Amino acid sequence: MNTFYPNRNRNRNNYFDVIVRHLLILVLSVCPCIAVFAQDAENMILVAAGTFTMGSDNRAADEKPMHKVYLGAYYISKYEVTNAEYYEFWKQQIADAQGIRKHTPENFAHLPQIGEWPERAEQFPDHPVVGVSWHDANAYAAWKGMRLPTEAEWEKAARGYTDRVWPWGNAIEPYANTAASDDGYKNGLAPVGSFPKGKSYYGAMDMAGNVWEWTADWYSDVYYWHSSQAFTKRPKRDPTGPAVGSWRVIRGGSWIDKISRCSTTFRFYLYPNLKTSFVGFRLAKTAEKTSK
Ligand SMILES: [Ca+2]
Repeated sequence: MNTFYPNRNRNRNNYFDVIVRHLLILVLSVCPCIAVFAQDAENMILVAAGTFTMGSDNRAADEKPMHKVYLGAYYISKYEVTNAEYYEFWKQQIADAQGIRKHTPENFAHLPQIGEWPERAEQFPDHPVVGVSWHDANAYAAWKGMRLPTEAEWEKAARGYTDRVWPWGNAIEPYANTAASDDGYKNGLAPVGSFPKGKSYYGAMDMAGNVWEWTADWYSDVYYWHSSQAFTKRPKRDPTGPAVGSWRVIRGGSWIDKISRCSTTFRFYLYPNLKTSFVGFRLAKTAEKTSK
C-alpha cells in the first residue's frame, strides 16, 4: 500500500507532463509567434492604458495643437531593432534567380562606419539596422509576430504623461546620438542603449536620435489639427493616422540631425520604399485585454 500510491502519483504526474508537453507543442505549432514573442518579452516595455497629451502648442505647425488621446495597453521595444536581430530574419529569406534576398538592407560602402550588408551584421551587431524600407520594417515585424507602432503609440512611449520636450526631460543634454560632436559617436551610429540617461518616461532607449524610426501611420501635416476637432470622426482612442497618404511618418531624429529635430513631438516623413542610412525602426504589440 505504501509503495503503490507514490508510484501511481508518479504515473499520474508523467501522464500530466506528457499532456502538457503535447498541448504546448500544439499551441506553438499553430502560432509560432507566441514563442518568438516570449523570447523578446524582456526587451518589450508595457505601456499602461490611459490618456496622454499628443502634440505641442509651442513648436512646429504640424505638431499643433496639444490634444488628449487615449491608448489601450501596448508593448513597445526598449531598443531600436539591431543588425544582429534583423540578420536572423534576413538569412531565412529565399534568394531570387539573381541571388538577391527580399528585404535586403541597402549598402553604404561610402560610409564605412555603417558599411555593407550582411558584413555589418557581424561587424556592428548591436547597431540599429538601417537601409530598410517601411515595407522591410513591416515584414520583419510580422515575422516577429508584432507590428510597427502607430504615431500615437510612438509619441506616448517617448514622452509619457508629461509634456517632455525630450524623452529624459526638458533640458538639452548630451543624452542622444545626434549630429552634435560631443555625444561620443561623431558621424555614425551608436550601439542601441548607449545613452541610458536618455531613456524615456517608460524606459525606452534612443527615442531621441541614433536612427529615425518608421511608424505605421501615413503622414499628414494637418493630422493633429484634424484629430483635435470635435466635429471630426477621428477616433480619440487608439488612432491609426490618416486613411491615405504618400509618406510614412518617421519619428525621433537621428545621428545626422540637430537635437531640435529629435524632440518627442517633432514629426517627419519619408516615402515608404526609401532605404536610408538614418532610418530604422522599433516594434510594438497590442497588449492582451485582461478579463474583469
Ligand atoms: Ca531613435
